[in-house]
Amino acid sequence: MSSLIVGTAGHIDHGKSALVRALTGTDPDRLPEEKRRGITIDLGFADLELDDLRIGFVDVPGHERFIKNMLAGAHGIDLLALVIAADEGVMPQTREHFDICRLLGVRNGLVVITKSDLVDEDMLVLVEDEARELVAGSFLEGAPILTVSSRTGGGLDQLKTRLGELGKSVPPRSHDFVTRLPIDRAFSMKGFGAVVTGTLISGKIKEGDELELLPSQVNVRVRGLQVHNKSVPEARAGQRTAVNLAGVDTSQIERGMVLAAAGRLRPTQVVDVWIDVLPGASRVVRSRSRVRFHIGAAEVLGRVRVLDGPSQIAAGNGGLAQLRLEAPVVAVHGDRFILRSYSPAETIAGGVILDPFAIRHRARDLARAREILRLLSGEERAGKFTAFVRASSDRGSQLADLAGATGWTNEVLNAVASEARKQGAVIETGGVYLARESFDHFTDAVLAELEQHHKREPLARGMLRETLREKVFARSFPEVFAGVIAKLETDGKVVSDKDIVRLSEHSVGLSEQDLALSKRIEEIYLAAGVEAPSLDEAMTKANVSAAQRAQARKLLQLLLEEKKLARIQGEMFMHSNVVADLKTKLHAYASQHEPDRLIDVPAFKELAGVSRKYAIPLLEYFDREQVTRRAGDKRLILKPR
Ligand SMILES: Nc1nc2c(ncn2[C@@H]2O[C@H](COP(=O)(O)OP(=O)(O)O)[C@@H](O)[C@H]2O)c(=O)[nH]1
Ligand SMILES: [Mg+2]
Repeated sequence: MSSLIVGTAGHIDHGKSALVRALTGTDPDRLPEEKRRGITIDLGFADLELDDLRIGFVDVPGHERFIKNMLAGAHGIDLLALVIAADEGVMPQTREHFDICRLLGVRNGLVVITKSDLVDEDMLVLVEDEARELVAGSFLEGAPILTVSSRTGGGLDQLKTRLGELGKSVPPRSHDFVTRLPIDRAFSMKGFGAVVTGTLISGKIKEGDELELLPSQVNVRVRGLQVHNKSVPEARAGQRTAVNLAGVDTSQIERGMVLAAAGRLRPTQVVDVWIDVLPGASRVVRSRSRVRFHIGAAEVLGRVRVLDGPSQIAAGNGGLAQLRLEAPVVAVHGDRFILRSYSPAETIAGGVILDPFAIRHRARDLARAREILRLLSGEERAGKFTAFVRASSDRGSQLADLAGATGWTNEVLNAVASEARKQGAVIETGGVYLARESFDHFTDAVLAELEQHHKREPLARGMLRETLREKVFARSFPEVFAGVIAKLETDGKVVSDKDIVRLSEHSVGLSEQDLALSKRIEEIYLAAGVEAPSLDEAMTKANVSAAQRAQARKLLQLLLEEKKLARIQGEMFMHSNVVADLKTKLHAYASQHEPDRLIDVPAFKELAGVSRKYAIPLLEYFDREQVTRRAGDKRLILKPR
């Protein structure tokens, strides 16, 4: 059995609700106030089974004051029944509802001329002509126009037959999107708790499913499901669905919220969009104007910023814009929406979400932003994927970001990601996707940064990894840094050694003068043996002038890095040969004192030929180097590893 959502649309009192009742036997006007006043205020629902087709009717109010309610129902329909009363013909809300359905991207439907019992044949012909004129050039051009009377029942059978035929030609809903149900009603049922209803626009819902309420991000569990007033184990995309939820109180739910697959979608308040302004709109869409933004079953206020050319989009034109909303909504790429003016509330435009997680574009970034939005307006999914990755700039995107932006299932995401990689415009590193342009920018930036560093610090081996990361990759996922360095290493351009990164061609460059000074310093320490000079003494001996002092320290640092000198303690250095000698002596001493291998301070002083001033720092140095280990007031000489 296939399912289909049919939405009514049309001016007030044109017989929409009467038509739904005549077709289904159910009065869609369910509220006491609706019954008393004889008008539809809120959405109404009714079902009809035709052979193997199950139709869910969404009946909307025609009164202009209730357009907001109409919009909450119009977003999810497969097929439009545009209702025109034969005795009145096309009226303002006939046009407005029809405009809305067009802007929402409804693709199928028919025209139903009601109240045929009230007029003669000539009048019917006139109304049909009027209807044809109205729909010319739209998705309803050439669609069936049927004449009925809900009072006499005339034409209803033909209408059912036509609905059945059209139902077969409506393409099934795509399986490419995760579960999403915009909520149009929430109420509590005694003994059951919270129940929400809506059109399941994508995915499936099963009993026991863990879902998420958005934008509040509350986790809920599905206790039970109803489709067409019957309990079912599973609801599918395209069905009017009632869901009994556990884990939430009805007071936390309202129309406009979305029930969605857990952890996939995210709320947003800034969206980049394409806007089409109605040809007959009474006003233009202008930057900074306040608008009513309708998406799914939600309405929030927001402000427009036109991103294309002059700061307005005129009636009949389209353009790129950014909307900053006053409350969070759920939106994914490709979602349609309606814009109404703030006051008086009139439908002025509609559009499609391009980037649901937009950033504020600075004036100098506008050209690039527009280029990315044009890519997002395309058809091809790998191109869209690339565009989203480019929009994330230097930060990079994870698949979870793209899942939130597109609503795609993992299967689609993975397939599209690998296609995008194959096309070469995106690079993946450790699960983070980066535009090739950003990746190239990073490799250039790293090389430039290292080059500068080497120039500044010719005597340093390289740059601290962490410093480089903070300087160049502050706004990126850590994986981006790792990926860029790895690539540069593979290409032989940089060498990374523990904490230090350097250009591969970099070697510590010493001038003749530096070399000579470095040699002098080394020789002084070698000659001093265990009687290590203080730093000052060493500098004086090496004839280092006050002006050379800083450079001499760097050379000393280099001698330490090259392991020609060893830092015994603070500023006490010894030549490595001297230290190695002592180590040999210690090991020889140990083998003469097997099995305990112990040496005390006096014995060490004698062995090394040093005073206490050097003995203690030396022993502590050997402890750190794991040559010896403290054992009470003695030292255990460890076996060489
Ligand atoms: N004579 C006649 N009256 C109708 C027909 N359909 C609806 N009506 C009447 O028109 C009025 C408005 O109908 P309703 O279905 O509430 O209009 P809606 O506002 O479009 O939902 C009611 O009084 C209906 O009884 C019809 O086919 N023939
Ligand atoms: Mg009605």
